Amino acid sequence: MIDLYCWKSANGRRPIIILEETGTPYNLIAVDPHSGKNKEPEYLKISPGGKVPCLIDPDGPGGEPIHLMESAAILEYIGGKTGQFIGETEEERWQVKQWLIYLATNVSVSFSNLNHARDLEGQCRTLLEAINHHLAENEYFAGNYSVADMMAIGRFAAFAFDFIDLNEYPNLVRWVDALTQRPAVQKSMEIPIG
Ligand SMILES: N[C@@H](CCC(=O)N[C@@H](CS)C(=O)NCC(=O)O)C(=O)O
Repeated sequence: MIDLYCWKSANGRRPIIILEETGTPYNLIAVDPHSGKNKEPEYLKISPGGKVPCLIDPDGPGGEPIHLMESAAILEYIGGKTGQFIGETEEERWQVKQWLIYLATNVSVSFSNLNHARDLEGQCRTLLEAINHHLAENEYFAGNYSVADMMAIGRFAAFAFDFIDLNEYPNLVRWVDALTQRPAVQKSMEIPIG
């Protein structure tokens, strides 16, 4: 069974969504990223960056064990392993990958840094405009509900910047409301960790 090392943060909880959506069994192992345990040699063998989340799948490619860090890679891996939430056609798969990378890099990094540097507000608002514009014409980020949506929902469902009112971005709010109806998303946000 897959061992998922995670924590109670948007990054740390993200893989729970795809594991739940695909009905993939997993053991949940809490690792406090502030405890120093994530910098110990045994942990660094699983997650060389010393971060949560990461996982070990004893039944990886070719039936061999695989270690994976980075939530975007984990979402794609479980999506690929189960053949779900990564797009049906080649075109759709590229759309999913495009949005997964955009949300994992530009959006995830900018909003994480906004916790520490208010001068990133303009950059974050530009991203919010782009997302809001895209979601005006699209129900989800890339065709049907996919790993791209799973990448971003934790960030926007728990939006906690009092100087940005998410209601200024109504299409994004509509998307948040739809995704937070999903039991797998709810479980990822509510399951006790640590
Ligand atoms: N890009 C990574 C970010 C993971 C991340 O920053 N995790 C934090 C906890 S939310 C962490 O482990 N921090 C400890 C550290 O950086 O030493 C992902 O999406 O998996």
